[in-house]
Amino acid sequence: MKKILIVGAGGQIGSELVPFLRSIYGPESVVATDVRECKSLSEDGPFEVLDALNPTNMASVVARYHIVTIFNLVALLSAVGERNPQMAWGVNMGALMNALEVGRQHHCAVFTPSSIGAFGPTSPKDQTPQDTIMQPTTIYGICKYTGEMLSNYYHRKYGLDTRSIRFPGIISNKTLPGGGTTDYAVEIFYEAIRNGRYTCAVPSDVYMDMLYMPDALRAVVELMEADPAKLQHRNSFNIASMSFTPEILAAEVRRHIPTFEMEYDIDPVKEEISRSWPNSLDDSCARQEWGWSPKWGLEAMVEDMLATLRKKLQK
Ligand code: AKB
Repeated sequence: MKKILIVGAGGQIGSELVPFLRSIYGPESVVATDVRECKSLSEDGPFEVLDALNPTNMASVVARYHIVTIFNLVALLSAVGERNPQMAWGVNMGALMNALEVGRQHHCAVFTPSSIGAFGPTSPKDQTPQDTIMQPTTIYGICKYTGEMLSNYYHRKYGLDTRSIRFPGIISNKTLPGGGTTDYAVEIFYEAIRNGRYTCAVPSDVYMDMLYMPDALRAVVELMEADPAKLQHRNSFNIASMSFTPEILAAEVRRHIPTFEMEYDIDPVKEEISRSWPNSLDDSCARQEWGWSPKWGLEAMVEDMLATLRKKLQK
């Protein structure tokens, strides 16, 4: 039985990844941790309060539970990172370094999400290749790119089993993302159902890749279960399933809520960030090396988001 540690489990990805992994490997096999108590994660499996910036405490949890795989999900996202770059570097890199070091000392595999934010304005815009110019211009992207290089380094130097995915904006209906540039693509659904209108901070014409949470969860498990001999990339994999602009998403929402209105109040920081990121990624290496294939596209995702949130919000 695999013993898995999730660090930073209370965020958007962790709050769904923990129950997903528990449903596959058994509740006792997945130890969720976060810097603060998370009632929903402690009810059906082990939970520990853990500050990811404390390597001694992380190592002690790993030893106590005989952990073999660490998922490090700790990160300040792109927009919030620009408000406090020093803190973003400290938190994002501190948690990653600790996960890699504890992983090295305790012979664990380490998964860390990277992001489309690891690319920058000089990267090719469309079908951005797996291996290309990166040069990110946000502190978040600089952390993600450095993290990719570090993961590669730990694999080459110490043989650590590092694996990673460059996530697009993740759309989910359980926990709201916080502080990201792609957050609009989640908020729009809540506001469309509650108020019939949404004010978007990202310009109407900016394309970004997005991924529906069920595909994101499956991708993580498929990558972690993949035959290591087939993995050529130990920094991070491009994956993709849909790319759209705010205007395209609004039009799709309008097919279900014809009176839905979208206004724009552009946040200059989000505009600069979103325009520096790719329009769409080429995910052929992930397809070849571990069989990645998305199941959700824009139409099905919008239909499912609206149906699920209507039930949740009782509208
Ligand atoms: C963000 O917008 O910062 C994140 C990401 C794309 O990594 N959702």
